Amino acid sequence: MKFYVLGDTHFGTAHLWDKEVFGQFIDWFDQIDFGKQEECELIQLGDVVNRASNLGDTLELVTRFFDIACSKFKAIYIIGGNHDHKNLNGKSQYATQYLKYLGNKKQIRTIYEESIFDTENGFKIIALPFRRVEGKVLDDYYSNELSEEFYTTKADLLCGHIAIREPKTFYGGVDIEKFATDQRAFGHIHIRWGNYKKDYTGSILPFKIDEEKSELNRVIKCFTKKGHSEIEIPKFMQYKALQFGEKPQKEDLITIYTIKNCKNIQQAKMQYPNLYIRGVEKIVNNISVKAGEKNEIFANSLDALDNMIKETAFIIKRKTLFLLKSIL
Ligand SMILES: [Mn+2]
Repeated sequence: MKFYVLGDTHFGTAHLWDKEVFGQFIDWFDQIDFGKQEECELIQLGDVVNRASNLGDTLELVTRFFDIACSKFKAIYIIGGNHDHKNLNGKSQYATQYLKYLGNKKQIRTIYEESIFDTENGFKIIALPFRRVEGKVLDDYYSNELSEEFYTTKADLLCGHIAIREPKTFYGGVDIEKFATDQRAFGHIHIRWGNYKKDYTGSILPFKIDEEKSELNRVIKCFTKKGHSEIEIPKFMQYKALQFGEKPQKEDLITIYTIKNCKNIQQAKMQYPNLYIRGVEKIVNNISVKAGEKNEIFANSLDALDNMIKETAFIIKRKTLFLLKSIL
């Protein structure tokens, strides 16, 4: 008996390359021999789809992937992620159509609240999904306020859709040292970095340029009662820069380009109709300005700093943070 753990999939079709990249991932997943179906289960760590995906094409990917998964695993458990969650009419709920749809399948169970459960094959799982807790910070709630059994039960796996609190920083995260369970697998953080890099699976693909460099390779983890092993997820895509006018090299991987020294995305697409282009960088008075990507708007400079720290997974000392915050 064994169970597998898969990280953030973020199925979507918003980018031109999405269908091809996700298609390659699903083809790869399809040919893996996980073992006898009766003996294998799967835990997906949340963010099944990318938020705000358009229904039709994305549902096609989701259906194809989970049909394959259902043929390979006796049972599938999906731990809710922040992308699976949305606010509707001012109410926070797990209302994404995809998870409702998947939850209706007999083999699939969706987990939206912290829980301790036994899988069909008898593994004990502690799950910490993303959720909103009225008036509380989720990280603090999970670190300090769960019922005692969450911390004292020695389960076969502690998993969830959370960031792990790094030592020597006070920048959020769940204090996983409080839990007696030492086999762990977490989604939400897309790269395997930091003190607990082994406890993240990583997302299945680098969804942004800054997710390309992961300290450890992206994996599907496999657990038994005795220990665990990892299946490395191959690289299906890469990000590259190209000077406008230059001829692109032949690439083995699906390549997504940033075109440099180019006026706008339309010009880039005219020049390179056959390339996947994520954006351009134009040169204005020797200052490189990014365009063609969604502009992030921050409430204030503190908000911008917080986002930078989150996005770059930058470890910052308390003193430095105080200093920075006092300047901002
Ligand atoms: Mn995610």
